[in-house]
Amino acid sequence: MTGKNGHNKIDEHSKQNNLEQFQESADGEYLTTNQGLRINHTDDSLKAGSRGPTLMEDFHFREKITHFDHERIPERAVHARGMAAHGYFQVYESMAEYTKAGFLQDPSVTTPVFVRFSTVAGSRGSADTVRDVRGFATKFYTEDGIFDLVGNNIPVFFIQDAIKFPDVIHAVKPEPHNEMPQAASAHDTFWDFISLMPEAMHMIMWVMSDRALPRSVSMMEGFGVNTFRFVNAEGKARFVKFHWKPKLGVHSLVWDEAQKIAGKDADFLRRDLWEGIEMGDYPEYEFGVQMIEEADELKFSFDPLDPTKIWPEAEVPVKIIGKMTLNRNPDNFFAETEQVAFHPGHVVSGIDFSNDPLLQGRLFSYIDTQITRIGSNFAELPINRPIAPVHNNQRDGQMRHTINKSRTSYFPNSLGGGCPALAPESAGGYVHYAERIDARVVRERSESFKDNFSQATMFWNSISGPEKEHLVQALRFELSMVESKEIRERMLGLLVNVDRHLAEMVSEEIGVPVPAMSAAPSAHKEAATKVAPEISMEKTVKNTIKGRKVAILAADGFNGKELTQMKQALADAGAHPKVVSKALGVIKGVDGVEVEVDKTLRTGPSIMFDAVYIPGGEQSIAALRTMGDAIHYVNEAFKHCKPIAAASEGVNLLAAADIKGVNVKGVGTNTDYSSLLAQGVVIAQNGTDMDQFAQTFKEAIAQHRHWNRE
Ligand code: HDE
Repeated sequence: MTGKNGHNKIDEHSKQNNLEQFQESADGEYLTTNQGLRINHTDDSLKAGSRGPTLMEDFHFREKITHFDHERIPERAVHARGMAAHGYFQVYESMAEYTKAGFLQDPSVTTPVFVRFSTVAGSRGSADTVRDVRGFATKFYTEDGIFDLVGNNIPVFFIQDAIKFPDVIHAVKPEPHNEMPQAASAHDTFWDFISLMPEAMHMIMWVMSDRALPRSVSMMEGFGVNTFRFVNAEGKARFVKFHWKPKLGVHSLVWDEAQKIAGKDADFLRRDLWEGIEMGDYPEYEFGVQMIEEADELKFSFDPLDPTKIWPEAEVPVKIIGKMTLNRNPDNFFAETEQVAFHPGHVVSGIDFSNDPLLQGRLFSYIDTQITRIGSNFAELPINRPIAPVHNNQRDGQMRHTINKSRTSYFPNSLGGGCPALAPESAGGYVHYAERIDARVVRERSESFKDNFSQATMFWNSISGPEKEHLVQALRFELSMVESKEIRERMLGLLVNVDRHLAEMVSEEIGVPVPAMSAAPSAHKEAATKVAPEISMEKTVKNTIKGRKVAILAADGFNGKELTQMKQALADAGAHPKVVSKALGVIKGVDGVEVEVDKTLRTGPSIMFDAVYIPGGEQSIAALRTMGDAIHYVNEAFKHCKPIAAASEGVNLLAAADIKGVNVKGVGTNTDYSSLLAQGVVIAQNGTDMDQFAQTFKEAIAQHRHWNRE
């Protein structure tokens, strides 16, 4: 045996080429059957006469159709709608002090990863931008086997014990009698369940917040949610929670916009990820860990094993330990994104479990799901194969790929020379953490899990004014879709325990009064008086416009210099400016500049962009002013709080769209636009320095949205 873990050392080359041996390309090849027979005609079935019946002996027809009949595999019961990308992970410095996990030791080692992002409730064909938790599942192909970090973009969960999982999912899925609504929680069965499950209240705050409407998967955090253990070479263990922090910060869509996008481009987030990678905008996330010493397990106001609680960063800081970059799109959606099979129980030496009762249930559930969905040999599929060699005595089953040459398939054996042999710990053999357990068998919930409201209140206290407003609007929307008055009443009965003012605001639109608090104030632990700044999205990264999409509205007669200069400035900063006009083709500027139109007003509506720029040019603006679609464009972008810039005559389109504060017609020189600027509307008048103008617009885009307009 060779190599540190008793297997051949895996070189960089074989790591990169893990999937290559399975790739097929038809370039320059003949069409064949699955048996390799060349086909010379595939457009007509074999018939008795050109108008006669099809013959049974047409093996090509039967093979093609029967294969098609079996093309679908069961979609995931949850997280059916997904998108994925390949990439790599690198640790910043050795984590040997905390864990012996091989891929966390050496900053020069790159570990290939495959990440699948998903929504939870919708079926495989549902829209990307619905209000939902997002899955964030990472497969690390480490030299010591697969490590799956199967997380979400929200750090807590609805329930505390896995036995409730079928209930929460049945409640949120389309109702069983009419299978409505698709991919939405705004219906009676979901809120019926939630109104009877006070432990869900912290999670409800997160899913009703803007976190549930990510602008891009490259702009959302990831959380392992469950508590795991790090174990070092000395056998010392610590509790650990995992975090992904996006380099672009955490940014969201507006609910009205998200709903419209769902209709106009159901693939919005999938497309954003795909195109981003094709253009070289590689999503990047820093990897962080929070650790709690075993001895401190009972020292916090929350139970570290309770998956409905966060560990506030002020009490347990996040240590940033590495970075993941996603730089390659899959070659085939089905073979990779659909067939990838995650399991929180896929761990490597140095990572172990805690008694978090949600995690414990997950450790059973995922492998069971993969067997139903794919089959017992799911681990042999190219996307699921570890780069570390696999040797064991498991055999046979449907779709077995491996051709085991050994005569022995049992252990111990002498005929096979005792192989495959047991690996001692020193050779990487996995040894479970020897936790001491001395307990009675009970079916009960720990008292330390019974604080349902403190962190929900902390959430409310931690978010900014606009975030509060959005959360109230979301609850009003969802609960006013609920037909049962009783359920609405029960929900207010829970919300009032989180915060009376919150409940009062929600009550205004849902037709039921706020009841008295049911939980005694003493039931609120100290967290209820605390603020955890990391909960708010307000102070997230706002210093980059990388990957942002900007629409440039123009028609014939635009000011060429104003268009091209801004376009260049935006592209130089990593944004993607696109020219939008009435029709595709070339438009001409007054100064002879010609530009190709990228999208029409209808195929590239404002909801597809992060910002809008309107260069001047008398004729261009006069034409746009006659187009209802152009006026609606500006109005809608303004309503969704997006940054808008207008140069010279471009101001007149803002005036035509009735943007408050724009009352001049024509090009001013010293009109005071500072109140508009404070709302992210940037205007260049005669004499404005154009470099400064572009700079100000870029800063407004980096802010993402200008909520003060609301
Ligand atoms: Fe999952 N979950 N889950 N889940 N989950 C699945 O596995 C389950 C939970 C998460 O892109 C299923 O392969 C139980 C928490 C993601 O392929 C299934 C419980 C978190 C994905 C399953 C939970 C997650 C899944 C369905 C309660 C965040 C998609 C298909 C104890 C930490 C992975 C599949 C992908 C998928 C069970 C709760 C994340 C049925 C029983 C908490 C990201 O096995």
